[in-house]
Amino acid sequence: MVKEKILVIGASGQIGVELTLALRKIYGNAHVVASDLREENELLKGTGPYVSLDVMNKEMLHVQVIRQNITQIYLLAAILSATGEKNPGLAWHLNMQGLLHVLDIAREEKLQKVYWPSSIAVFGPTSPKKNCPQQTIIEPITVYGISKYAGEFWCNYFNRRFGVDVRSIRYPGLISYKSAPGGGTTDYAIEIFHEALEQGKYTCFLNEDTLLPMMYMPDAIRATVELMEAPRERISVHTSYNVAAITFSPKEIGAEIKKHIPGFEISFTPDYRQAIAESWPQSIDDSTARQDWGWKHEFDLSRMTSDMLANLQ
Ligand code: NAD
Ligand code: AKB
Repeated sequence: MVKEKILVIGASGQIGVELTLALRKIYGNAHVVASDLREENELLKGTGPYVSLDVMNKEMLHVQVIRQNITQIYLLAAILSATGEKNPGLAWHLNMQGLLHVLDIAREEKLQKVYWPSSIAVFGPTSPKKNCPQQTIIEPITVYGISKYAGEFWCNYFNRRFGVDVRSIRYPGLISYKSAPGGGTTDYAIEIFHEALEQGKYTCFLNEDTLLPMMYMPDAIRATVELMEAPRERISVHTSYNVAAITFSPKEIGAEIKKHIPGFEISFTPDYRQAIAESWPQSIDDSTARQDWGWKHEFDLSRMTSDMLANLQ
């Protein structure tokens, strides 16, 4: 049996830190190499190998894959929706070229598996707002969404054409307390906890009634691991799987936080991110993921809120 050796690219980011720690628990610390353009996250220090790596440098990436005997890559380096709108060219370049480098190397080195996340940002204003299906009209309006949708088809192409076992999830907005979010439209749902505890009040950059699909990080990590561990014949979607957990608005999460911090006040000053949020569905139909590899979320709004506050306190 091949002993897996995993390379996580973008390991110091919001998902990367927690995913690296989770993979190290499963495969052993020495078998999960964390890498990022920025310095090693504090929570990763001392838990396993770390290399400084720019996914845009294909040669260096290739050298690391060979030198470290890598069998799987988890590619998390990307520019997210809100930051992407500030520099569309850079977002397109990183999100596309980074993926193509990884897929090419996976093909050349016959890697066992690749993981690359997509996002609910692939959906646009013409997609159904409620229970948005796996396959539907998809016309994204952000550069981030366009890059994710194109990326999904590159994954499908490398799977069909070259047999690369690349798997993907369209994550909703992810909420976590261990590492900071990286510039998304759903980041308000993390900021709100920090501000509630530190200031007792929060000014939200989205309107009070903006409903968005969200998920607590422990569910997202479990979804990722479960998808990657599923037998290959169970995978019917080679673009990216819809997964869902919770839907709430800023007003609703504010009310939930108020149950724990009675004096908490929330106000609303929507900015350019409102239009992005309004272009996305409010809820997602993830029945294909549930059928194919048994996906099921655990955290609802109330359980997530209690857990976030307990951990941040
Ligand atoms: P993040 O911004 O927190 O982390 C990305 C990491 O990639 C950062 O640590 C950054 O330093 C690193 N990076 C950037 N450019 C790099 C380069 N050239 N080479 C190597 N590393 C580089 O992002 P995240 O929230 O952890 O997201 C990870 C992935 O999940 C992304 O593809 C994102 O689109 C996707 N996703 C995230 C969410 C979410 O809510 N966090 C939702 C949907 C999809
Ligand atoms: C963002 O808001 O950009 C991300 C995402 C949903 O992809 N959290």
